[in-house]
Amino acid sequence: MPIKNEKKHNVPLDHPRYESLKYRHRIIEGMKKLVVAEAGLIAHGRGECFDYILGEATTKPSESAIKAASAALLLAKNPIISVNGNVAALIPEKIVKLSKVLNAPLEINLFYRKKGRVEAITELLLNAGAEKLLGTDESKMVEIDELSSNRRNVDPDGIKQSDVVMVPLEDGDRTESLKKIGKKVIAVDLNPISRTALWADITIVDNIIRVIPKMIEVAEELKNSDLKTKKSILKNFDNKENIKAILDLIIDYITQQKKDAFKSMEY
Ligand code: PTJ
Repeated sequence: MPIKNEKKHNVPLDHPRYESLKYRHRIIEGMKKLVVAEAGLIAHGRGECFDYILGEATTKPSESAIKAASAALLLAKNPIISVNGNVAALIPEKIVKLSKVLNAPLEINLFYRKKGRVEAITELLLNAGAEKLLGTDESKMVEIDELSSNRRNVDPDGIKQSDVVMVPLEDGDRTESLKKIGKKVIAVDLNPISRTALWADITIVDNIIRVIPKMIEVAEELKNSDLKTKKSILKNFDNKENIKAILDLIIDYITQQKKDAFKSMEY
């Protein structure tokens, strides 16, 4: 679905990589409007690269992690979804919808706190249907001592008091710090061996553009299940094994490509 005021890009609909280019342009437009940090373009490129070697598809381990993440957020007392520039630019409507389905507020939390970015992201999310956003009032913010980056500034009604935090497309050390102060962390990261991916309690190794729509579906279904069902999904999920399964799939995919890639070039 096109986002409000989305500028037309020049990618023809029959371009073999139309979908990928469409999201690339959302990131570029997002950067021009201050939603996305300059470094967000590089982060997106890194994500695209990992997505390529995963076959650009949601895998079985990703489905298991999505289910476990949905169960954890539905079981949480104070769940929260942290939103950065890339997430807001790529899937504004979907992240707002997920927040409503899970009853988990959205908190804007940025690594690059350039002037005007929080306002630009706020406007984008409000246009996408958000009714309430946290992390928007600078004067209210408190610090997480264990963290040295800008991400340490959090909303006292959001990340600070949460028990389960979802951190899509995260950099460096926040997951480790959040874990040290007792939070359960859910990461969405196409890089299965990033620090974030390895430290999180639940790691969804998949593209955010596929994860969030899938998660909305799963959460809508799980919402009506009993407590026992949700708890048992969580209990049976093993993050380390899940990441190992993803790494195996990458190895398999590359091995297969080594055999098949040139076949499509034969004519
Ligand atoms: O908006 P800000 O200021 O909070 O900054 C956001 C970025 C993303 C620029 C910042 O957090 C950053 O620099 O992140 P990194 O260190 O580049 O890490 C981002 C991770 O997200 C990388 O491991 C990427 O592989 C991954 N990633 C990128 N795009 C996607 C993705 N994972 C899932 N879906 C994607 N579409």
